[in-house]
Amino acid sequence: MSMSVKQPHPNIRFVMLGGFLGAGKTTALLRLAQRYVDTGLRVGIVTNDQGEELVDTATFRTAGYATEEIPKGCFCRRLDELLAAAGRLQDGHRPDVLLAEPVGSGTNLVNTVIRPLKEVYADRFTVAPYVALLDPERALEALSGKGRAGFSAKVLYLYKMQQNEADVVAINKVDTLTPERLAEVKSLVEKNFPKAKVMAVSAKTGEGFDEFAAVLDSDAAAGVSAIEAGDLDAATVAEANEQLGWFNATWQITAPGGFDANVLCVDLAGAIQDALKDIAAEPAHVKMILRSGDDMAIANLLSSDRPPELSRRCNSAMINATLVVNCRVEAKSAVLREVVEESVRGISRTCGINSGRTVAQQATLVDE
Ligand SMILES: Nc1nc2c(ncn2[C@@H]2O[C@H](COP(=O)(O)OP(=O)(O)O)[C@@H](O)[C@H]2O)c(=O)[nH]1
Ligand SMILES: [Mg+2]
Repeated sequence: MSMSVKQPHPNIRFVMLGGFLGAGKTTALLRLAQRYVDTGLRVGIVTNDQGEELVDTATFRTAGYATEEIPKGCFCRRLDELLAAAGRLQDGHRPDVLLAEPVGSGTNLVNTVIRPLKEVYADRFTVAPYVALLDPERALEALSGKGRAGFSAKVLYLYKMQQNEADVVAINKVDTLTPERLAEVKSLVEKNFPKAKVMAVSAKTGEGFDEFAAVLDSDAAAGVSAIEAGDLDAATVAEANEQLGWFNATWQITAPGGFDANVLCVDLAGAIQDALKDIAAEPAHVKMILRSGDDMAIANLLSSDRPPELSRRCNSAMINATLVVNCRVEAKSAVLREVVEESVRGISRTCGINSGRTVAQQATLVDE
């Protein structure tokens, strides 16, 4: 290959955190990025999702990180774009570490990203062990066989293949678990994914994170557990991806008297959750950001039976704001669109948040 070609850039550390929608990749990458910055390293980030107008990109950029976005589908089919994005970051920002977040439905990433970077582009990258993060409640449902059957068998297949190829499976959100519950998740994970090193962390509180970061920075081999040729049922993965419909949209919200974006975000997530329940459609990840200047509120909905969470709280009332919604739900995209648009309309009518004012007619669809 191009091994003898002059190196345009110094070698860069490539750290990719995978895992299902809502596992905590963005949260963990923000914490990891901060750690690198604290030790004097420069960080670049590449995000990846369905559609465009990505909430994660906005999250990383507003946190101050040089971020490139690879929209419209998985890294696993876009290695050239990933390489180009890395090159742009290197030209503009000279990062020492490149952090990558693949779309949460991504699988077969070891064969399509980790191994090529390691084997073909070793002059440009040294590749960290590949981690799949995992949400413990989701894992219990998906792996115990006795949980609520939220997703189809095909989506559950995709879910299992995601952890199956990881060097490290990190059980995230340990801050939410009792020791007994953690032991239960751990034994399920070890049983289902015997090749992986299993760790427990909280991207939110930092618990277990020193050890986690040490593994990422170690020279442990990356991509050891790649899915063997013939072991991946590509048709099922493709169907699972189709079953997980998506809808992204942006609105400009205004209310002359001001409104509480924290309340609006959570109410909107709740309205979408209720509407999805009515049609028995299981959310994988519905995320929304309401931003006005540097101030923003972010809400996340991860399941039909867990309340939406305000993962970032804004500081003051907003008068003008941009609302970006990214949804991935086991439902047809057209249905999802209807649900979200109707929920935004509904919330605009009912959210007389500050001094009884409503954001009603001011909510207009700008782009999607
Ligand atoms: N309690 C708790 N919540 C977390 C943790 N990590 C992420 N979350 C929440 O899980 C949701 C999804 O996180 P996000 O990082 O967007 O997941 P991603 O889809 O994998 O990027 C958000 O509401 C986060 O606040 C954690 O360690 N503990
Ligand atoms: Mg994310």
